[in-house]
Amino acid sequence: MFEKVLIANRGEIALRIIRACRDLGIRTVAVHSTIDSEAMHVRLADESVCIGPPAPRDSYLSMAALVSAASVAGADAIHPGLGFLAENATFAQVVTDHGFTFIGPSPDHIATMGDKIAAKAAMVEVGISPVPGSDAAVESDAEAARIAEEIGYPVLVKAAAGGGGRGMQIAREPTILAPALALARREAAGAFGDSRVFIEKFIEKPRHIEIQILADSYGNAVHLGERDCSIQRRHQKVIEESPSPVLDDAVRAEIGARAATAVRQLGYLGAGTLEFLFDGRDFHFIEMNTRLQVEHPVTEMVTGVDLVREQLTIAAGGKLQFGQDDVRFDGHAIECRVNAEDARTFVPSPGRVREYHPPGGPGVRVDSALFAGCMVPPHYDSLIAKLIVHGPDRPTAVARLARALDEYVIEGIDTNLELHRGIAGDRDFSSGAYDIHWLERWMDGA
Ligand code: MV4
Repeated sequence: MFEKVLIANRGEIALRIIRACRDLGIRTVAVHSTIDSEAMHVRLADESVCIGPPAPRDSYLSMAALVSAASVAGADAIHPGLGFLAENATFAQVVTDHGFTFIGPSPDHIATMGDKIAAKAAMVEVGISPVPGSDAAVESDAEAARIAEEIGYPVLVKAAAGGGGRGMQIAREPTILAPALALARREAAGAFGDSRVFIEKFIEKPRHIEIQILADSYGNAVHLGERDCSIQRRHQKVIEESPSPVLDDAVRAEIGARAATAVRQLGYLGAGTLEFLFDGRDFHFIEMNTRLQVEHPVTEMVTGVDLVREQLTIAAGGKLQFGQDDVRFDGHAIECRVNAEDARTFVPSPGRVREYHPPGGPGVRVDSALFAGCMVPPHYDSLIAKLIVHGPDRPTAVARLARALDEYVIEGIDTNLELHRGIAGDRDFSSGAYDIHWLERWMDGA
């Protein structure tokens, strides 16, 4: 096992990784920008290195600063956390080239999954069905029209380098296709420096269901069930839960086994997530995330598996200590993303936290780097806390969610706690009857 791990991140995810390291007896090195010198991840780590000014590109995104910090501190490995450089294939390569272990998959797997066309092609090879559409970059309007006719309208034009909903254009009829293609190309070139686009059948009212997998370097792979992430606004997930209210044990076992087999055949290493659109009957693969995800705690709560511990063990060359038959799914977990933002405009609301009282009691977990008096800087993601509840069944989990949200006190900055209280008390949410468009419709009506 590693002796010392550098955590190339901040906030709640840095804490999460520090905690897993501490459980394993691994010493930790925090890195921080000048504005984060008093932050909780710096306080909880064994040592810390200042890596630059507040702007992410000069600190948390600076490969040179991070690798230098790892050298100075004498770390053996670097955990990228999520966001920042977590899915940057170059960073994974640079880390390895400097003699450190990158805690994550190979640069090749990161690069393949970062290219949405290559990702779909790779998944088809290992038996995963993608959304119907083009199997390569679309080169001309005529080719696009031919494919769209074949799969049927409406279609979506997506950027190969996109993901997470950036650079998508919908075409509901043939006359709109060429302009949609041109717009998507232009946006993709501007945003990613890569104008390649592809076409998919537009799935009207799907749920976003993703499968968590773990794979070691000995050819073992397991799935840890699904997370339903359909409650989102503008491609930002707001609430995630496991299990999905719409899957039964047989369907879970089937799609899970397919996902585990796929990553085993790909030679994938570590933790990963296969994202699907579920139309009530079929799973359509859209993307794979090659990192630990914000919503990983809901999987941890229902399976009892510590995903960060497994990432560390696998990266250190260890074997998965359990097989698929050992994975038990116990009860129901729900996560709320608590953001520092204006309740009406969703504009980030940084500032000083005056009062802080997190909820507790049976079935409640809070992953957060907040404390009374702390500063929420304006330079980073507005996620400040994750409230995760667990119960023996979904109604109990929903009740505990409402109870925990009522207890939660964060003063001094604006948060979306009130939005979460509204959702937790809603009948559609309680019944589990929602799709990826539900929250935006619900907020329009509220
Ligand atoms: C889709 C889709 C419908 N049909 N692809 C948005 C984020 C990116 N991961 C893919 N996205 C979508 N792709 C096809 N063929 C609808 C969405 C989508 C969506 C997906 C997951 C969660 C929330 C979403 C919100 C709007 C659109």
